[in-house]
Amino acid sequence: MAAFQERVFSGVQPTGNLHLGNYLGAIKRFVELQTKYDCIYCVVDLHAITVWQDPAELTKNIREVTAAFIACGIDPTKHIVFNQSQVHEHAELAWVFNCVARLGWLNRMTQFKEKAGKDRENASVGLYAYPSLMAADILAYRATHVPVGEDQKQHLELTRDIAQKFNNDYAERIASLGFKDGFFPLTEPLISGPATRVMSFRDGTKKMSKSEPSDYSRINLTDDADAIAQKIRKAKTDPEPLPGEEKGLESRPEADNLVGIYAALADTTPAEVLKQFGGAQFSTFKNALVDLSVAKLGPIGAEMKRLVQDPAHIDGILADGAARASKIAAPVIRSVKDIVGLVHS
Ligand code: AQP
Repeated sequence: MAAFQERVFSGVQPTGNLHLGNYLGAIKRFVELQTKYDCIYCVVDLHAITVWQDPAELTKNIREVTAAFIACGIDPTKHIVFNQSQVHEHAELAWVFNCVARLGWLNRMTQFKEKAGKDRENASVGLYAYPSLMAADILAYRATHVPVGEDQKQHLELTRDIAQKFNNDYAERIASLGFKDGFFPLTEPLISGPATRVMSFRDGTKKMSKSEPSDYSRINLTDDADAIAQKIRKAKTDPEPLPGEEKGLESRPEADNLVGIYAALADTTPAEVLKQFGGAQFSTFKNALVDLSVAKLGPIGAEMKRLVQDPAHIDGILADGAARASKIAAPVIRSVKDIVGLVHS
């Protein structure tokens, strides 16, 4: 029998336009996992403010990510959908984890290096400590599984390191309080499928991302059919026709990316896609990809636009989710205080 109740947790930052990478690498997986697990999906607004956010835009983006969750098929009545800042246990546990994590561990985080860039001295302390907050997000629910894109793998390894160090540092205390297999689970990342790292349409070696200045580098979930078609048709490719087998995609990053996207949207594998399109020119393949993308993403974008028209409804979903999330996290934090030796009522 599993020592920890199986539970899924994941989050998305409200930092701008959600794109196809967020959808295929994360949100589409969130939807699929609902049939197998109890799931908690969070709009991680405290992570968003580790870099400057315009306050009005941030509010709008929190509601838009919530709308995306629901439009993609997450059921907030059967599972939990909320925004991080409404459940204070995340920030509380993050402080304890700041005292567990070592500077050397955080110094190795590539996301901080990429986001802080050359102007490291001017990056916020929050951006540096981001991975401890992410560990707290997950472990406040003692979540066992976390679906994420490939780019978050290193942060999840750090989450496991923090859990393990906490379990070791306080082992006697944890056992004396009756927890038999340590207090925190060693969370498993769920990173699989053909689109764990969707690449930019302008450069197949760079991740598709919200912060890339060119809108032509990504498909946004709110793009209409014309925009989707234009972006796919303009996507960078190479002059060769598509290969018949996956081996032929090696060292062809743009082709590999588009085939992976097609496979993920069609719920199939790159091998199957190449069986169908091997030998075809990109113009033919891109037409098929446009049709598939519009069919899959069009209804999501339309539903998101409908949902954001009613902010009170969305805020109600978030408040309800926060109350239910807090009920799970509060006893975990009380136990953490008992373990650490902090007096509480
Ligand atoms: N290109 C991607 N391919 C696959 N998965 C991706 N994810 C992000 N980009 C890709 C996954 O989406 C989830 C939510 O990501 P996030 O918004 O919390 O943070 P992020 O990874 O920083 O997103 P962006 O778009 O890349 O933003 P910027 O430009 O600010 O860096 C995560 O599970 C992530 O893995």
